[in-house]
Amino acid sequence: MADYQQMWSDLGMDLEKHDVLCEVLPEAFGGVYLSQQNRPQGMGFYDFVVSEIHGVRPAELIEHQKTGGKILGTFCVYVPDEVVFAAGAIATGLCGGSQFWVPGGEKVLPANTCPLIKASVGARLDKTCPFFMIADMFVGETTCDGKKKAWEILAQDVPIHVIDIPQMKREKDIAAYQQEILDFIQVVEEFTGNKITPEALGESIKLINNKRKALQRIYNTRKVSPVPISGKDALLVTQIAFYDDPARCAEMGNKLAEELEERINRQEGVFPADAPRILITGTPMAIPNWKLHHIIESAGAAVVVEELCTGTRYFENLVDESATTIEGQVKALAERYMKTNCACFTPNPGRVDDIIRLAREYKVDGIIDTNLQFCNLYSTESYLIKQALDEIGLPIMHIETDYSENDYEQLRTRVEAFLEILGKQV
Ligand code: BJ8
Repeated sequence: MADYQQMWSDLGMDLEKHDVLCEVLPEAFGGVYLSQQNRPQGMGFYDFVVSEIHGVRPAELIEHQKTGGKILGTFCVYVPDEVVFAAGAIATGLCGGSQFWVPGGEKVLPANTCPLIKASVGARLDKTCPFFMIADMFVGETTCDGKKKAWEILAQDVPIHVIDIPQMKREKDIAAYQQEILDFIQVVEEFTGNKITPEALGESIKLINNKRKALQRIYNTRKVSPVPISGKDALLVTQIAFYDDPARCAEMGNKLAEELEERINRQEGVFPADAPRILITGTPMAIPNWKLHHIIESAGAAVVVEELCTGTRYFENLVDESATTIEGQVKALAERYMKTNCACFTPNPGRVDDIIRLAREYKVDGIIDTNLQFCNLYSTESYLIKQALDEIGLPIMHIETDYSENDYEQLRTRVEAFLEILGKQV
């Protein structure tokens, strides 16, 4: 990795603590990723991004700031990136996915808080992630109680705008979310000093749609057996999409998809054609959370699709590009984003429908419903998911986990037992 010490120091990071993370990440990545056989060549780009994870993209963001541009950090797929890019700013995902940051979060949050929130707060307060230090403003939302309160703590340290996400999906809720987007436009305009014109918003809608289309194209190749890309690699691509430049993300994604399509023509896969096919649903897996995928795929099964925010929820629906006024574009944005089925909504039958549809499209043998500890929304919704899947006879296993490695062996045993139940050769 190039030498970024000066850049990290200028950002006010805790270099000593950060060095610890820099030491462990390459080893973790090597063990989980580089040990895989027959990876697509296109993964080389994503491997490079990880090898420079706290260097190359942060340096680009700082360059943008030098020319007067702003960086906005986000934590949820309900935050419309289109608005940020339309104002000449850059949106970057900030969710923390490492146990490394959890103790920092526990200094100010109750221990029985979801690890995603603890890691996100810890990364900022411990000053051990450049992305958290670079962002000029954080954009929070009201999706869950833990996050809502965490914003108040983070607001003592960094400017935050909180988007009020409705809890239901009635007409009046969609209208309320539309108003939230209009308010967000105003906030972003004031913060950046740039007016958001219909032309600029139209362009950024296309930009983000193109990124979604590239990810859709990659995921489509996973419907085929033998599957041309591992679940671990597909997850990495999606995780990186949250903070890479969207145009480059689309370009590299399309390149990878092309290679995967060629693999399909040659019937070349990374798992045997009869390997069990697994759908993962539940709470998001922020980078570098690869634990469950690694356990499943090390046991010989293929993860072929993720009904997660770091999966299909991130890119499944496109924004209608035909509107030419801000009002029309905001309506199109609201309609698209409100199609996302997060457990923060009540009721949320769309998620059950999505899981069943995806299970059929991707021809899965079993479903693993994973829940980050202390996420009440998803753990409670698990009951309804299981009920619906039991009714149609789709095998499902629920797990509750965190970012630590403490339960690794226990999870491995449970996953192996589940795969055995599926009655497939592993
Ligand atoms: S749209 S899943 S990204 S809120 S932080 S809810 S795990 S207790 S992240 Fe999410 Fe948006 Fe929904 Fe997706 Fe639970 Fe943890 Fe809360 Fe979480």
